[in-house]
Amino acid sequence: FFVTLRMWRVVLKPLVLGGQYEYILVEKRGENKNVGFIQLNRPKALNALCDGLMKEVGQALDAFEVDKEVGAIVITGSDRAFAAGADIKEMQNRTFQECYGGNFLAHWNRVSTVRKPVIAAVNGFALGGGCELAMMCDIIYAGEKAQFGQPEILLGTIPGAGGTQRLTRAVGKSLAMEMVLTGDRISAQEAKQSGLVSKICPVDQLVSEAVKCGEKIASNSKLVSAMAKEAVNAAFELTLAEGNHLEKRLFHATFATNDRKEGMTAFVEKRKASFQDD
Ligand code: CO8
Repeated sequence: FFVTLRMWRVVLKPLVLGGQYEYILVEKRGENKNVGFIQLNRPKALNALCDGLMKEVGQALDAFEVDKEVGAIVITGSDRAFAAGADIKEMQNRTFQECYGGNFLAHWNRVSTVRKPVIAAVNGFALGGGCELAMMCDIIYAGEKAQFGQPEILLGTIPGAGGTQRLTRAVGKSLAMEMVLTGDRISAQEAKQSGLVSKICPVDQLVSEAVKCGEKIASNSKLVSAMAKEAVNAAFELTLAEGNHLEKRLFHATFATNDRKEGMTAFVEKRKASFQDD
């Protein structure tokens, strides 16, 4: 039967990918379709992170987490805005009782608990919760015109999803303090210099570069990548001695996998390793 392109995009594709989303576009990218791709899609509000949007991001991440084909995930926005923060209009009339009692926005944390590697591809504004969302990811790539900031102070509040913690660990105390206390933004170049982002790309190449990075990651053992991610993340939680101990144990644990054997055997046999994720 006849399926139009529009019918495929609007009706069939979301169904095939397991869910209809209102605020995000979800698909699999890369030559082997092994990179989960989430695009924030609320252009009129500069991708302000309303509750519904963050819930959908959580659902998409849940789906990618159990998808055996997916080895890495890319989160991006539009050329103009990665995300301009939590939705101020949604927060405007909230009370303390509602926020504390309902554990307001607790589910945002899902992005930082995904076990598969997550890359943020940031074009345009990454402000407030948008900057925090990027920092919950494992790797940040920035487009040349990206701007990062924690402007909550200008709204009479403070960052609430890691902006005072992850930013400080990423860029150091002085710059983090300045950003959080003045609300001033930094450019992609400053973000690169300070260690917040690992790569700057031309605006129109950002997404494909991030997907390429995702493909590189996805071509390795997913099992061992999860161990590597766990070990690096431990550096933010543990003392050096504890972190080195955990790393050593995880390193030992790789010797229980077939992928470790395959990787070293492939090297010795001068061929490309074929990892089976076991
Ligand atoms: N929330 C809701 N709507 C927004 C937001 C936002 N964060 N940002 C932009 N918009 C809307 C605007 O209201 C406007 O809508 P409308 O046309 O209906 O008036 C539309 O997007 C376009 O915005 P502008 O007209 O303002 O566009 P400009 O190009 O003039 O300016 C800016 C772009 C500089 C990005 C500007 O929109 C801005 O300053 N936005 C707010 C940035 C901000 O303060 N972000 C921080 C929000 S607070 C936060 O994120 C706290 C996170 C806590 C998380 C806690 C989790 C547990």
